[in-house]
Amino acid sequence: MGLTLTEKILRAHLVDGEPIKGQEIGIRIDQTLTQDATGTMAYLEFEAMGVPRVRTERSVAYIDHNTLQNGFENADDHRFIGSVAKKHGIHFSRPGNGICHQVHLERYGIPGKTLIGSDSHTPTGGGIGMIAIGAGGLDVAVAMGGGAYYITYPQVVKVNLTGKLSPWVAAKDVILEVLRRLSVKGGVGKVIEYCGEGVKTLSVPERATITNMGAELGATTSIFPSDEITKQFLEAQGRGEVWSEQSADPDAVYDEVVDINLSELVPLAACPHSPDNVKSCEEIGKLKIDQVCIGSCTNSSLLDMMKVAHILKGKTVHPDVSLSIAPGSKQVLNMMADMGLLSIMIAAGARILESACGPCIGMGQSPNSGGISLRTFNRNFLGRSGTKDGQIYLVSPELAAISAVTGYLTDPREIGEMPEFVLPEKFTVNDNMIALPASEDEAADVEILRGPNIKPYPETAPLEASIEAPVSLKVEDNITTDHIMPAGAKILPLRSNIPAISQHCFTVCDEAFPTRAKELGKSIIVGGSNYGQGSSREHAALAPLYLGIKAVLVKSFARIHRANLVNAGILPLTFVNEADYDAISQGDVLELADIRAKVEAGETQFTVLNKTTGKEIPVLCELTGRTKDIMLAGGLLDYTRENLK
Ligand code: MIC
Ligand code: SF4
Repeated sequence: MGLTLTEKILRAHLVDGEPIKGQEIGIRIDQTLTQDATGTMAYLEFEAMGVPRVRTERSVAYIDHNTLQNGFENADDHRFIGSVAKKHGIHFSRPGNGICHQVHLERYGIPGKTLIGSDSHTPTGGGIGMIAIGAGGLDVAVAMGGGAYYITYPQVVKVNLTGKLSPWVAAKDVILEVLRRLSVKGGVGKVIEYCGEGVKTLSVPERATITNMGAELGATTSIFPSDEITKQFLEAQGRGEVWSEQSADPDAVYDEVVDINLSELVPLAACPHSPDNVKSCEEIGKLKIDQVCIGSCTNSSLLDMMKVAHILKGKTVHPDVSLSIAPGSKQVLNMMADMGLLSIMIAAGARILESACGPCIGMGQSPNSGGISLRTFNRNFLGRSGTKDGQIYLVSPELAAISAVTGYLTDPREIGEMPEFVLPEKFTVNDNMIALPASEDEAADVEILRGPNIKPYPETAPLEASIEAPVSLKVEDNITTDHIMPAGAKILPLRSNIPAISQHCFTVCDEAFPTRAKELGKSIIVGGSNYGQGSSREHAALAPLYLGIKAVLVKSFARIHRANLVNAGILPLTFVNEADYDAISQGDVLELADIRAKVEAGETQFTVLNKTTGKEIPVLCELTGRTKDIMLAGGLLDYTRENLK
């Protein structure tokens, strides 16, 4: 029986476990990436492990999230990360060099290799045939130290692409269509593999848009084959030598098949406040808009910018609209300047931002009150833009650009004839904003620059014999990490300061939560399904840890967040009967009797007693050998320290 591409790469990297669907496996990691908002913590954890030099083939630290230096904090963090990188053998992509995923695709990604990154959109690398997975910072730190990365051996979904996109219909519409069909939880436990004749019609940047936003499906990752088009892209980047062909066997067997005829797709938009709330332009109608933002790791490639410039040429941004554009990398920005695209955009009235995440993570450009904003980004969760009642629609760059001119949500097919957009044969390669690490001999002399904002990892403790604690918060379905640990320009600078950032934990849902939880000393959170969807930020586990959360009991978890809870030593529990969610109220006291002994004995199902109502509630706590030991030790850091001894 033939193998899928996913299985081939995973099997070639298998270091622990059996390749059986649903079972945990450990894989060897060839490359890692971090960004600054998760990186400070990841490097503090890496330092705590005491490994002098990274043991991967390539590790890169990017500065792209916290680039608004409104106070000393972010600049201090950049210097800290830069110095750690220099000392420990890590390439350092300096602020201004671009968004981690865009730059990694351009300069570092290699088909057939494994990559984990402390950012949920790491699957962008799947656009060139890598198994690229988003993970918590601690998992990335362990991988930098040479440790395996653990995932559930996934089911593989084949997305069979046929046909060819019609003019002005974009790669963004492909992933929006997949989201419309599968939903934000449709990819949990799965890898999405793109196959079929239609693959050949998509360039690497288009493929990367699709794998990038596969994160919104909750999927482990998404992947395209590596073919002649991949080869051309890598050659144009001056990296042709790293190319290899990567594809599934012709007789590969998939767990599910989704057929998409590219020719039938139309321009789409994800409406507020979820990436799977997808509608066509026709269904939405003539919506008046206030803002347009073009950029983010989903849509900031040179190809995207070529299309945007073509649409803006000779036009003026509508008087009621603010248009901002953030090119994905220094390479993109530089080439835009050389090709004259930048001056077209400036002339049209676009506000050009630096090559960074920017508005995507609420670092500036928050819309006006109740403002309607079209963005080429990947997430439109409530409040993420920085404006609580902002209405964010996720769209293609083509749709965004034409709408910025007309002032309302416009079907880009109204533009008329579309020229052929051809990527240049050679990209401008200039890696002068990547600082190389010190040699092994010089590394000892490199001083780590630690600013006052950098506080240590919160205290952990081995799993207690029994837990009795009140429910400090009860929340509904689809809680995102932006609810648990909001981002934005005001809060992000506290990413390396857990005591300070904890004061913002869950404040989107309940302003009083941090104070209440801290006063209770220890407590439990109850939630609905797909709890923790969205980002990889381990702060969504570390802040609850600091606030004394001992367990989280929900209908179901999102993959990365569940792993982050385990890594932080917080028990992840799920209801056996989802209806029992209604049998617990905020304030009820729950008891998990003899929990340590039960976990130690490998029991995965036990009862939680609601001491307030007297009801016994069956719950699952599926911890396998390794995750069980992590939980008993009080988290991955303690476990790794013990195992490194
Ligand atoms: C995001 O898009 O939500 C982020 C900001 O890139 C996060 C990482 C973080 O919170 O630092 C992600 O996607 O993992
Ligand atoms: Fe940055 Fe936005 Fe991409 Fe996250 S989704 S890495 S914030 S551009």
